[in-house]
Amino acid sequence: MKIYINGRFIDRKEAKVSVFDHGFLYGDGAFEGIRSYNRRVFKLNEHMDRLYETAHTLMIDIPLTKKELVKAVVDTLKENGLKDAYIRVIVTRGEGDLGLDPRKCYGRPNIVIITDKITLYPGELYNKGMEIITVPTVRNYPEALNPRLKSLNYLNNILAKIEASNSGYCEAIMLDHQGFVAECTGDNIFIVQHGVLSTPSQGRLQGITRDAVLQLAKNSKIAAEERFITRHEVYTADECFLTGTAAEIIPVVKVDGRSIGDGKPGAVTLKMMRLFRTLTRQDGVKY
Ligand code: PXG
Repeated sequence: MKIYINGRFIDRKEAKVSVFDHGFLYGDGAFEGIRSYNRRVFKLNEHMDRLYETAHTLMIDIPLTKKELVKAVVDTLKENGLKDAYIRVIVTRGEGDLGLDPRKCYGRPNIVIITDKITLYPGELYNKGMEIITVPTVRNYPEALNPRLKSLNYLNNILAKIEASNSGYCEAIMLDHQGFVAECTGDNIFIVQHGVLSTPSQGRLQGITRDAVLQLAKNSKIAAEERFITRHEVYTADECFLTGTAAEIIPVVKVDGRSIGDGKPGAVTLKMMRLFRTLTRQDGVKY
């Protein structure tokens, strides 16, 4: 496996960054998780836009244009001969001293691209649906660390993930600081009630799979809304599913011990899964 580091392909064993890198010291950087399907990188430009937006707010000046970074992603996939892949693009502030001050980072930002294969959840969960819980850790308050930033600081999500796995679950709902449903630790959430899709409008990452689902719903004349959602509405929904690059679309059939609908993946969920699968095979940057 070859890893892209700042324009060079390095063997996995030799692929290293400095311990003085502020990404390592402070989680000071941005990342994207992207997938390719049959030699097409799904929503690559949308992922690039989000990466550059995160970097802009963090005031990290990515030393490549979006076009150059797109080429680097594609080159890394070709170098590794991958047809279907999970792609991790990481940009850190670069090397500095042991202080927080970003102005003391002397190096340029480090850019790393790792391409690999992953399946997030066991295949049977896509047929049966998964059971999740709500965890005590609240999603970051937007004016402290906005959940829309896909930064290298993922401790908020990791704490929630620990709570989920301590209780025997692989994914969990996180509420926002007001108690509304925000998202899951690494996925966005949707509910379906009377044929209408709803997803939280606030307190969450602007997921690219989420946006693709909203677009697919629009194209198929399925009503969809972004709004405040309470746990009660999740418990009493007809259907529930999660979206994410790694997870794709996965049905949820139980939340905090309450069965959702009839306790099986619902018709709208299955339809969205089919539409999404078709889209991933048609759309995307070819290589
Ligand atoms: N919310 C959060 C907090 C995420 O991290 C999503 C939603 C889904 O967004 P996209 O754009 O992928 O549809 C994510 C992204 C993992 C893992 O190991 C998951 C993500 C990122 C990195 C690792 O579960 N999900």
